Amino acid sequence: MPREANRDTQYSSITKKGQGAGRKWMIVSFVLGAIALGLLIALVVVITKGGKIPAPPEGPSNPSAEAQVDASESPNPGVFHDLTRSELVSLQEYLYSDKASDLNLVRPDKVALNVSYVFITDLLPPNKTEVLGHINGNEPAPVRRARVVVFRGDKTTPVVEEYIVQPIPNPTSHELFQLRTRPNSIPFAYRPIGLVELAEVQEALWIPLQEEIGDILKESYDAGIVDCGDKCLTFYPHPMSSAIVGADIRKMWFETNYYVPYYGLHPTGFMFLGQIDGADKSKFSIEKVIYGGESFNSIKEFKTAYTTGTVTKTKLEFPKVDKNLFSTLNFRGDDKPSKRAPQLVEPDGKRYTLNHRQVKYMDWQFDFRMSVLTGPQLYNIMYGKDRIAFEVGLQEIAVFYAGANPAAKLTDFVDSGVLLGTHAKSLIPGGDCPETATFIPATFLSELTEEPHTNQRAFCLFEQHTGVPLRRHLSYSVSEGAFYGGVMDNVLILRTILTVVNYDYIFDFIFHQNGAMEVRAVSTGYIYTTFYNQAEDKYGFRLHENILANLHHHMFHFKVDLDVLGTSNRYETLDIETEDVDISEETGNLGDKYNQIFYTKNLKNTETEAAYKFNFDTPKYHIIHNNAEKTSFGVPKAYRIQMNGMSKQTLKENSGNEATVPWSRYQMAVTKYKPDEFGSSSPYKMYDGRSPIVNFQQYIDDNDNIVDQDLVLWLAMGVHHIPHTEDLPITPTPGAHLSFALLPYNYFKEDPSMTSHDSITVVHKDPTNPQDGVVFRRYHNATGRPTNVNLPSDNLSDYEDNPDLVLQSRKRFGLL
Ligand SMILES: *[C@@H]1O[C@H](CO)[C@@H](O)[C@H](O)[C@H]1NC(C)=O
Ligand SMILES: *[C@@H]1O[C@H](CO)[C@@H](O)[C@H](O)[C@H]1NC(C)=O
Ligand SMILES: *[C@@H]1O[C@H](CO)[C@@H](O)[C@H](O)[C@H]1NC(C)=O
Ligand SMILES: *[C@@H]1O[C@H](CO)[C@@H](O)[C@H](O)[C@H]1NC(C)=O
Ligand SMILES: [Cu+2]
Repeated sequence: MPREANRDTQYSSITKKGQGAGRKWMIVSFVLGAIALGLLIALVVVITKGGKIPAPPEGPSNPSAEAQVDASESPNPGVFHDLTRSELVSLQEYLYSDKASDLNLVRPDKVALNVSYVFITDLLPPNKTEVLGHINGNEPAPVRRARVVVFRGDKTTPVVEEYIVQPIPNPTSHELFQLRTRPNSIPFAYRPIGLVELAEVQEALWIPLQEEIGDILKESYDAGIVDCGDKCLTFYPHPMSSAIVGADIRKMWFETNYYVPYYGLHPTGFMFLGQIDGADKSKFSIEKVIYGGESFNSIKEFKTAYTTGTVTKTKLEFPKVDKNLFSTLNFRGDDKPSKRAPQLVEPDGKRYTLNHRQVKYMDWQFDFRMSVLTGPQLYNIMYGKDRIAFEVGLQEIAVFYAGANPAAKLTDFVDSGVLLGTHAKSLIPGGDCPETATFIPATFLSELTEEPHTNQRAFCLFEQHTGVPLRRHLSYSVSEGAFYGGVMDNVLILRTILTVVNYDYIFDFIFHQNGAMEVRAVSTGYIYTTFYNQAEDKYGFRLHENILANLHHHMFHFKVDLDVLGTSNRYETLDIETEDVDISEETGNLGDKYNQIFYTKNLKNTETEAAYKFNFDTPKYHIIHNNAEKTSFGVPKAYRIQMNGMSKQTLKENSGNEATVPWSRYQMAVTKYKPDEFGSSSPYKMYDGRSPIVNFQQYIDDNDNIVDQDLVLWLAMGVHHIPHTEDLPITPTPGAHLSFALLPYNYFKEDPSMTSHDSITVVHKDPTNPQDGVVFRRYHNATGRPTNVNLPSDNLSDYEDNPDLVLQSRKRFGLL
C-alpha cells in the first residue's frame, strides 16, 4: 500500500500555494512530504488548478482503425459498463438534491472528517439472473445501480454507510445497501484511507511536530517537515488493524523518510504512532515515538530524553540527490550507439474489435470494467456461442510484512483499503504495453472531486505472440509422412497495472486461440525498507548503507464465476493414485509387481470438501463441468483450472491480521453462487481485523451443497519476497509471474486452434518424389508487403531449392 510522493504533482501543488481557497489540500501541498494516495494527490492538483475538468477520454489510439476500435465510454452503457462520466454527474446531482437530504452530504469542496460526504462511488453490478435473462435474449436490461460509500462524520457516533442509488442515469431513490453477509453501517474506525483524513492528520499531528521537535529533526536528520526547502521529510503511513490494537480505535504508525526520489528507500528510523480515531481531529494524539531504535511514550518524553542526553543521538546527512543516487531510476548506461529492440507490428491492422468496453477477438468475446473498489473485472466471457465465465476479476491484493520495528512488524497492507481501481494510472506505450496497444480510460468520482476524474490509460489491449508455439509437430521423415503443422501462440491481452504506492501490480487477462484463458499477476516497483538496525537482521538483508528490506508475503485473490455450458455445474478432481499391478505373465516370474499411476474421479459435494489446500502428495486435476453435457463417448465437457501461482499461508489461523485474508488459506475454494457473496474482501480490510465486515471463511463454512449448482471459484496466488540487492532500485519481474489458466478439457472435439488462420503447414508437393519440393502454406488471405513494415516477403524459393530446410526427407535415415 500507500505511499507515493509524486514529485511532479507535489511540485505543481507547491507552485499553487497561496492561490485559491486555503483548504486542507492546500496544506497538504504546502507540506512537501504530503503522503499522496495515488489518485488523490493528482486530484489535489486538479483542484488547485481551479477545478478544471479533466480532458475527455481519448479516442482510439489508432485512427485508421477507428471503425473497429472505440475506447470511448458508451452513450448507452450496457449492463457491465462502468458508470460513465455523465452518469456520475447525474448521480451527484441526485445526491446533493433535496431527495437525498437525509444523507446530509457536503460537496467535495467542503469535505472534512466531521461532515457527511461521498467517499467513493462504484457500479453495483446487476443481479446475475436478470443479466442472463437479458443477454440470453428476452428480458429487459436490469436497472443500473450505483454503490455509494458515505462517510458519516456528522453523526454523534460517526459511521460509514453504503447506499444503493438507482436507477442510473436518473436516480429517484437511495437505500442502505443491506446484505445478509455484511453489516451496514460500518464502524468509522474501519473506513478506507483517503486524503481528507491524511490532510487532517497532517494538520493535527505532523505540523505541530515541527514546532515541538523541529530542532531535533534538523540536528538528527538534517531535515524538517514544514518550511524545509529542499531538505524535507515525508511520511509513510502504516494502518494498525483493529485486530492488533485490540479495539475499534483507529491508529496509524507514521514512518519518516527523506523526501527524495525514491523516499521509500530513505527511511530515517524516526516514527510515531498516531491515535487518529473519530471525526474530531482535535482529539488526535501521538501515542508512541521511536527514535534511533528506542521507544518513547510521547513526544514530550522523547524531547526530555533527547535534551537531557539520555538517548544516543542519531546524526544523518540529507541524501545527496543527483543522477547517481541509488534510489533513482536514472539511466545508468553509457552513451554508446545501440540498436532498437524488436517491435510489434500489425501488418494488416487490428484483429480485435473494441466497442466501448466490449472486446471481440477471434472466437472470444468479453466485457470489462475498472471497479473503483476492486480493480479490473471481466464479464460474460464467451468462446463461440458459449459462455465460459460470467465473471473473472481481481478481489484483493495484500502484502504482509515482518520486522522488528512496529511499523514493519505490524503492518499488513490489504490494498482494497485504498481503492484498487483508482490506482490504475498511466500505462506507457513501449514500456508497459506494446506501442500498437489500444489504451482505455477509467472514470470515477471521489471524495475531493466535483468533476469525475479520468485516468486516460488505465487499461491497454493488444495482440501479441507469447514467443512459444501454441502447438507444432514436425514429422520430418518420409516414413512418418513428412509434414509440419504449427501455429504461433498469438494472444489477446487486456492489461492494467495498479500502482499501489510503492508497488506496481501488473494484471493480464490473456486469451489464447485454443479456448484457454489465463490470468497473470506480476509485482514490480519499489521494495519497502526500514532503517538498518541489527534487530531487523532476521527479517531481511542490509542492502545499502542505512537500509534493510523486510521480508513479506504478496497475496492476490481472484473470483472466477465459471459457467461451463450453463450454470448447473459440478466440481470434480481427478486424483492421481498408484497401484501395484501383477506382471508375472509378462516377466514369467510369479508374483512380479509393477507400480504405476491411475486416476480416480472425486466429486466434491460441499463447500468445505471443495476448499483446496495444495498437497504435493496428492496430485490432481480440477475440473468443472455440467453433468448434462457430455461428449458422444459420455465424457463430461469440462474446463480445467491450472494453478501456477500458488503460495502457502504459513501464519496461524485467526492470529494477528490473518483473519483479514481468510481467502489466503486456500489455493482454491469453490462455493455456490450467492448474490450476497459477490466479493471476497471489502474496502474495510485495512482496519477491520477484529470483526471483519466481509468474512470469506463464512462463504465456505455454511457448507452448501455444490453439486449441480451455479459455482464460483476463488483463486489465491502469492509469493514470499525476501528482497536482495537486485531489487534495487526496482523489483524485476522475471521468475515472478503468477498465473492460473482456464483450460478446455474434453470440451471441444479437438483443439479449436486447428481453425486458426495463423496456422502454417508444410507438406511435400509429391510425397513419392520429396525432392520436388514442398508446399509451405499460410492461411491468411493477406497479400503483398504491409506498409511501413520490414518483413520478409513470402519467398518460397528457398524451400523449392532445398526442401530439407523444412522437411528433412531427401534421404531416408531409417525410422527416426
Ligand atoms: C468540523 O471541524 C472543523 C475544524 O476542522 C470545525 O471548524 C467545525 O466547526 C467542525 N464542524 C462541526 C459540525 O463540528
Ligand atoms: C435477481 O433477480 C431475480 C429475477 O428478477 C429475482 O427472482 C431474484 O430475487 C433477484 N435476486 C436478488 C438477490 O436480487
Ligand atoms: C480477406 O478476406 C476477408 C473476408 O473475405 C476480406 O474481407 C478481406 O478484405 C480479405 N483481405 C485481403 C487482404 O484480401
Ligand atoms: C527469393 O530469395 C532468393 C534467394 O534468397 C532471391 O534470389 C530472390 O530474388 C528472392 N525472390 C523474391 C521474389 O524476393
Ligand atoms: Cu515484494
